[in-house]
Amino acid sequence: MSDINELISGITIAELERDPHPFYERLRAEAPVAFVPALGMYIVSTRELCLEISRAAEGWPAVISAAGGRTFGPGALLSANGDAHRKLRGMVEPHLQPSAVDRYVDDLVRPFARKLIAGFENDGAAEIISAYCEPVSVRALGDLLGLDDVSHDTLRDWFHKLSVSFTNAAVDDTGEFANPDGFIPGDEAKAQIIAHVDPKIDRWIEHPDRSAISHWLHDGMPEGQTRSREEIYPNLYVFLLGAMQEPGHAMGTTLAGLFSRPDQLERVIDDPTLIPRAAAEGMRWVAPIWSAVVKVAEQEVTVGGVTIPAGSPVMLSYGSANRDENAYDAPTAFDLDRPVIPNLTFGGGMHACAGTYFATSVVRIALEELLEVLPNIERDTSREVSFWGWGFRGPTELHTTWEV
Ligand code: 261
Repeated sequence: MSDINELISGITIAELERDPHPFYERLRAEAPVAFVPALGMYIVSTRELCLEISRAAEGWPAVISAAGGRTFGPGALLSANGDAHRKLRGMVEPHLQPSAVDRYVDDLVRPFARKLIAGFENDGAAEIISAYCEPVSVRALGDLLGLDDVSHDTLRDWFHKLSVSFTNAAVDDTGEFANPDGFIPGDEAKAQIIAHVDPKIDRWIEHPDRSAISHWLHDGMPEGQTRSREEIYPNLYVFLLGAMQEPGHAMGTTLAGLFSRPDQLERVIDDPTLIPRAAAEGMRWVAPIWSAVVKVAEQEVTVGGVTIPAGSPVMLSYGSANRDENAYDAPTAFDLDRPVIPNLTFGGGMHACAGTYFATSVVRIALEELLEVLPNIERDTSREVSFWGWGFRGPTELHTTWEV
């Protein structure tokens, strides 16, 4: 077996994107807090330490990775703390509260899901990620935000470009970005987003409507004032990346997990009330936001036996925490029946995901609709399931077949 320090100093982001699991398995066992040169950051890989740091009341303010900051610009709620963070949470939370979500989510998701399924159900086969998971995911949030005039292909293109930029994390030995051109896609997406949304904001300022962006502009503002675009855009990018992409990842991952356990798939099809359990396990198995959350050590601090200098960014590897052998039996297996142990799919502490209930509902409804119409769906075993991603992870292609 290779020496852990050699492994750490030689690892590349590209390798992690293909499959982060073997590397993180070694980290959890041998170096749960490790400085990774390719990243210019410490990685924390165990569940216990990720929980401890994400929940810490003080000492570990949120920051954004250098590549994330380069992609979103300053002002995203991911890196806000204290009052500024509370205000931004207050801006996004009204549409995401369970009581609000339950009022709108069926109408938001079911008709579009049914329309897509009707379009391919007689084909007997589909690459289900691009035919279904991604369009359902982006259409739901797009309509909620007020971007119902943006096609799902465009929304998909935006999240993809923002995603590759956000995770363009590699640095050279001087700490500079190793692939500066990797930010070009994100810059292109942002230019398109601004060109499209700016005129809509002009309209929403004069004519508020029920869309989330309209509310972001107006809610809690003094009479006659609206939130500035400088506050809106970085947070809109957060949504146009994570909230657009991850429900689709979660759907695809859950299906891939069920295909790995045909007996469990059959039980879920016979009893759709098991869908939330399947999705929760799918999201544990491969956390959609696998490694994208960063905190900073406010003071010099010793964690997991490693002393971290004040000001060091520390990446919390939630996808690794979810496969921690000390918490889960056979963590690499998808298992509908495993005991529920709180996992880090939706993070923890003050920055725990604000969209947990929304995302979970979208995923549940999408799977309910799909499995109801196609109870005989199975994986096309002549094709590989290709998972990809380190910052964000899910199947890129999942070929399925069914009898018509
Ligand atoms: C909606 C959550 O979005 C994100 C979370 C973590 C990193 C980047 C994101 O866009």
